[in-house]
Amino acid sequence: MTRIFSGVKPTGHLTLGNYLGAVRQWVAASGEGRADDAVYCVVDLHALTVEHDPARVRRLSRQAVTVLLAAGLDPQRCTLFLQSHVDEHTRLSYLLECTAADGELRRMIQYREKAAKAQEAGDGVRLSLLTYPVLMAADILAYRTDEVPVGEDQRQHVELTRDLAVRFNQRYGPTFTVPKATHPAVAARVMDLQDPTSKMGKSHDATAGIVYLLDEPEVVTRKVMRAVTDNEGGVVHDREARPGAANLLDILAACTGGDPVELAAGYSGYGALKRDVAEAVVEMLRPVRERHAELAADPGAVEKVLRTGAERARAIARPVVDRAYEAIGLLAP
Ligand code: AQP
Repeated sequence: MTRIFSGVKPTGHLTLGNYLGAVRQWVAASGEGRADDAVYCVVDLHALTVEHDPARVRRLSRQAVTVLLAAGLDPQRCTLFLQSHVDEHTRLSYLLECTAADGELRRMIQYREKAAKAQEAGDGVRLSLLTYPVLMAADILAYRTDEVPVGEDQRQHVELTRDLAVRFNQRYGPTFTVPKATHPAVAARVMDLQDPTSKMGKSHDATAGIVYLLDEPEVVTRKVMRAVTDNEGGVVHDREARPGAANLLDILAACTGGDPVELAAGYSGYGALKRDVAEAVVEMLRPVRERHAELAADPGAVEKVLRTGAERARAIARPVVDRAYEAIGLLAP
């Protein structure tokens, strides 16, 4: 059995980046096997590491679960739950804080970027922003995870998770499975359509370059048609020199199953490319929007998925975390 674990933060509405970079892989991986082989989590505690509005986090958490179900996660074939419903995550996080070094957390790129942003905005930097990758390591290690399907932006955090698992195992005896990150072959890092040198991130303030999974078709089309490209002739896939074009080609390749470099050869200008990208994205997202509308009308069903998911998750995580408590030197109660 290969156990898969991954999560999404309720810090905004889910985006095309989340879908192509992560969620689509989650759906594919949970098609076969038992429900506890594929464990997916809306990591709501991680949404508290930056300025947040409590009512919005609650709303976005429920919405994220609904969108994941609409995107094709089948609760009979995977375990889907909210991080805050399973105490084992925070229990284990403390043990891993006792395993991690301050310096290795301060080196994390996301911490440096987000801490700088918080300071610029005059907000304090929350301690949880620094320790966030340790809680993420706990999320993963509590399930003896083999594979973590994530976008490229999470590579460094999964590396840290591996380091912590190896260190803990060496010091205190074999306790954790050492996981590895898996990334999609294309679109592992979908870029913002207005700023193609930045990741498309759901918490970003400027929304014109972000395609949300629930955007209406005409909104998707408008955003894609207004995507920033360049004034060079022809269409070439070159991430360094022509990031806007490369991003559109990657998105098209991810939607249609083609190769982005080969696709470039079929276009002489950006108008036709953008039209094809818009159409492919609209068609890919149509069933997600439709299923979401049905599911949103039945909030009781979502609550039930979350209850069952948390029970299943606890049953997997509790013995792993209890074993870690004992291994590190704590007496069983
Ligand atoms: N643009 C992206 N391209 C490919 N994969 C992406 N992911 C996120 N953005 C892209 C992957 O989606 C999963 C969940 O992401 P997340 O909730 O951790 O991060 P986010 O959507 O980027 O939200 P934020 O709040 O805007 O986050 P950050 O902290 O990154 O600024 C992950 O597997 C992620 O790789």
